[in-house]
Amino acid sequence: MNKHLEISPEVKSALENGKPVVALESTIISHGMPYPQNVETALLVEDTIRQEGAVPATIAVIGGRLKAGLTKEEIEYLGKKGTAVTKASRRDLPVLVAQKRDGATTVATTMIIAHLAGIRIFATGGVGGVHRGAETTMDISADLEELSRTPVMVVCAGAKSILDLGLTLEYLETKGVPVIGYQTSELPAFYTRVSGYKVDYRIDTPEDLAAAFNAQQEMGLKSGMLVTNPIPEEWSMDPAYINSAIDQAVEEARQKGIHGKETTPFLLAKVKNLTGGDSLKANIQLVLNNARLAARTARYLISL
Ligand code: PSU
Ligand code: MN
Repeated sequence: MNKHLEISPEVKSALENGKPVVALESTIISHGMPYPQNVETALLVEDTIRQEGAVPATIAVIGGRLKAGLTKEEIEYLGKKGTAVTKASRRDLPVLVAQKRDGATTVATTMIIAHLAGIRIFATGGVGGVHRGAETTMDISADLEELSRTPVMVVCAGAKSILDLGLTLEYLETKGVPVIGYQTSELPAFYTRVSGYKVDYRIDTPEDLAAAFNAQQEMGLKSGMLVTNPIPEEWSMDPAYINSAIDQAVEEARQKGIHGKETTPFLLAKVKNLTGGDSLKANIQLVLNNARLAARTARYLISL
């Protein structure tokens, strides 16, 4: 086992006994939602995964240790510290580990640590992507690069239109990352079930998701797989309403010169304020929905 990795006793025993395990990220806790909803959601997501018969492994860097499986206290700690914790993508890991610091893991780093621990599937809300205006800013999330090189299945609710969805799909195509729609052939746009863009393949059951991922592994392709799971109908938001909030947020970020890793957290917080908190409610429900699908798929993955 990697010397920097620390697997919690519950996760370790599940992995050793061939039980299904689902990884979870921690940037969504520290930077993606406000306290205390962030901690409540993180714990609820863990419970949901347990109810579906799998073991949750929330991932973070704590005191320079790469942790797979956090205690309630550790989740509470990251949630309270919020944006004061370093948002840790691939490039942040060396210094955080060497200096024994804390880091909340993005999709990219959660994939890295999950893979080190032997966890094949990971549930989250949204992934990073190609930002609008990237043709001049070059703001492209390291999540996309990670999906091309680390063999973990990422279950998300699609990409929200703070990103350029068309360019995000082009980038994933170039990098050879399969984009799967769960029970849909349209790419879901996080808060809404529709985006106007098509996914590469529609797959309708957790068993078939597991089979596709397994085939990718058997061929030694090494890349990840992006599963996009639409927000449940009853929680989906009106596209015109949410997109106008997003447009306003993107424009304000541009005027204020927000850039780099601050962009995504800024936009999420802004959209939440502009929708009077409605976007947060939708966000929580879609994460729970992704956790359920990931847990069900994990149960098939272990039998393959
Ligand atoms: N999108 C969301 N919620 C989030 C994030 C993205 O709807 O919390 C977080 C995830 O951790 C993702 C990261 O990996 O933001 C991407 O940040 P960046 O665009 O700076 O790579
Ligand atoms: Mn970025």
